Amino acid sequence: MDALAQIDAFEAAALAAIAACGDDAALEQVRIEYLGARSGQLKELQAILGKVPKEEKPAVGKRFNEVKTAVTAALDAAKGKAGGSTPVVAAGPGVDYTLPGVRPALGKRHPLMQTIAEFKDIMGRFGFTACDGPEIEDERHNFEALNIPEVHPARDPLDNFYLATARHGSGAARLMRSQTSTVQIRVMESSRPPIRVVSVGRVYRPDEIDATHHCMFHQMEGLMVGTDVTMAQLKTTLRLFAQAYLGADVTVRFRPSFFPFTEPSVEVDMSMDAAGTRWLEIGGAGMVDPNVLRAVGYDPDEFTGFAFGLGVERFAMRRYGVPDIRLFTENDVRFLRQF
Ligand code: FA5
Repeated sequence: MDALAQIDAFEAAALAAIAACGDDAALEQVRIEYLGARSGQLKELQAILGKVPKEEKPAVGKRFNEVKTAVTAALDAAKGKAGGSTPVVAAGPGVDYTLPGVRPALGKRHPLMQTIAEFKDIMGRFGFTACDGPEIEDERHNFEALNIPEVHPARDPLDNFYLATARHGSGAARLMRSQTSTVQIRVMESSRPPIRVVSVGRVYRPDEIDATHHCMFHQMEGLMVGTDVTMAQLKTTLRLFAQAYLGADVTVRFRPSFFPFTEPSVEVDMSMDAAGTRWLEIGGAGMVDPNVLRAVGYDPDEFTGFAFGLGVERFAMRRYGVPDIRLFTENDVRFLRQF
């Protein structure tokens, strides 16, 4: 038998042996017998290669390599199919591995987080940069620098969440901030005009909880300080913001009011129906009081500013027709999955 015929015979025998195997152990035996490095049949075949006449060597060498590759590939393919002698998963009756899997339920961002992202986006388009402040505050930032003196009723312990550490230990009193106006002070303390920022975050008040009040809610604070900032700009900013978020049909009205840190001050309402018979308060606003500017080292003769603080939940309630503020924090998925 010439060399090529012997190679063909090797291939046929090896492939037949592979086909006859029932499991991986048998395949391993076949591999040793045919391809084994020490005494496999392939090794014997290789010895013949050395003896073929020179002119036949390229053709025989090529065929040898083809067959070696084909047998190795057939062995590898058969291994996957034959399976190990101990299957990893016992395929019992009633399990169909070809069926599609169960899709995991994807979560969603909380409606208030969606609202906050949209608030920042709208105000970003008006040129306001978003910034943050701490939720645990000292009295300077929550009251004093905001022109709220020690005797002011807004500082009453019954109207604020003071931290117990302040009562028992030494050091300055701390409280959960009752308004985001604290961030106005922090921003002005650390930068110079022109300033155009918003800060959205949680605030805490021991208010009686009802459909429009909670003890923990969110506010968006806005602050603009410069050499020529006016009340007209404040009103336009608030109107444009409300219409960008709620649609052109919302009416915003301003009522004269009082805040220690703004002068003049207004309370801001939005219309709750087309006829303008129902209104809901959405925030407070005004021109930054000269005393506040002085408290952060600004000259009130050089700079003016406006500030506002809006209730985030109330905007979201009107936009989505949510009748009760408590729904936002009850974690009922039937409510949450609608957003
Ligand atoms: C303030 O908190 C002022 N810091 C706002 C301000 C900022 C005035 C800058 C001037 C300059 P007020 O307490 O009114 O103001 O609260 C502002 C808004 O927060 C309210 O209009 C309302 O929309 C919302 N809000 C107040 N209390 C609650 C509450 N318990 N639950 C839900 N939202 C509330």
